[in-house]
Amino acid sequence: MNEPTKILLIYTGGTIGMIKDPVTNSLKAFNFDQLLSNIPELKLLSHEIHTLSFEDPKDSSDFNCEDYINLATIIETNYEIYDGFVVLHGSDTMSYTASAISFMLENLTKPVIFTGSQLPIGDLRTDAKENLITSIQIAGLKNETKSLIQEVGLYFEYKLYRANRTTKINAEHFEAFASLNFPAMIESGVNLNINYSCLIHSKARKLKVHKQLDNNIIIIKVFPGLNEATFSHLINTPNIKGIILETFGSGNTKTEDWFLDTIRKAIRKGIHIVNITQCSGGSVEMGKYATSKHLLEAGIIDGKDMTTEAAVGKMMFLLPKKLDKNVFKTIFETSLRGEMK
Ligand code: ASN
Repeated sequence: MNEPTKILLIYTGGTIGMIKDPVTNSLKAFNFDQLLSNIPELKLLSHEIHTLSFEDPKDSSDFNCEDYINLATIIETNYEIYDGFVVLHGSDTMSYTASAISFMLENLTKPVIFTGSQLPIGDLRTDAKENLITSIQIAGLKNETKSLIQEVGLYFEYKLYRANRTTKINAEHFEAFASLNFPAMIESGVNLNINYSCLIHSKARKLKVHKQLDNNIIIIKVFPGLNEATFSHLINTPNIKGIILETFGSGNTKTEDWFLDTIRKAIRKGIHIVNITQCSGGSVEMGKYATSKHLLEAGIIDGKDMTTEAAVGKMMFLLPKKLDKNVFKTIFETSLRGEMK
């Protein structure tokens, strides 16, 4: 008889496991065992499900690099034992964590599916049950003997996305995430409709976990009134090594001398600056307009169609590798985990 598929469910916090504090009326994390008792349906799945909780589950707004490393270590420690992993995580920063984890886990051949919910699992109208149950089913999907999903995914409201392509777009709707530059890999209806052409097929190699991250980075969103003093202050923030510059449209910015000089000086100082569009969909195309050609000439990194969340994760992951400026740029402009075209 075939061995049952083994899934590790990792609880990190988030609304899915929260309950209203009767005194303050705010949502706060509650005990993981209580969470499981709210989903008797889990017992109906044929998979063998084991659970593990962060010692101190929290709202994802409180997540930091140590939490990413903790999560990656849990996956590494249990990698050989389980066929797949489901990570319960707050939705607010789920795309940031899942993107960072996608870079930290190299040669992944098993699914790591992030999910959560907009309403707590104990709420009558909760979206948590469907999200959780389908995520576990997806984590257990096989293609012959191998896992069907061999990457970090994010499942929410009937869709499985490549995690490092997602962004949280709605604080109210159950459909809280979007992946505008890459199609859903699975759509859940009466059947699970699998978009085979979008899946990553990894070569069987040993998992390598990168546990060094550098958060000396900053996101700067340009806006029409941005002035020299503010821009220069932000770019010259002490210890900053990487900047995610969120630009207009297909990667455009103002062309005034002070703006370009500030960027050129920072690049000369060794700061890595990447151009990411502030539009939710589409791509940076440096050189398409005169208003982006100067950035190309200044040596700014082309973020192409990457999300801000993926660019943040990639920057934190690449900075500790102490790469030469040009090598850093080339690697940043190359898709490592399917995060860009
Ligand atoms: N604040 C919550 C969190 O990200 C939101 C949620 O999970 N829906 O942890």
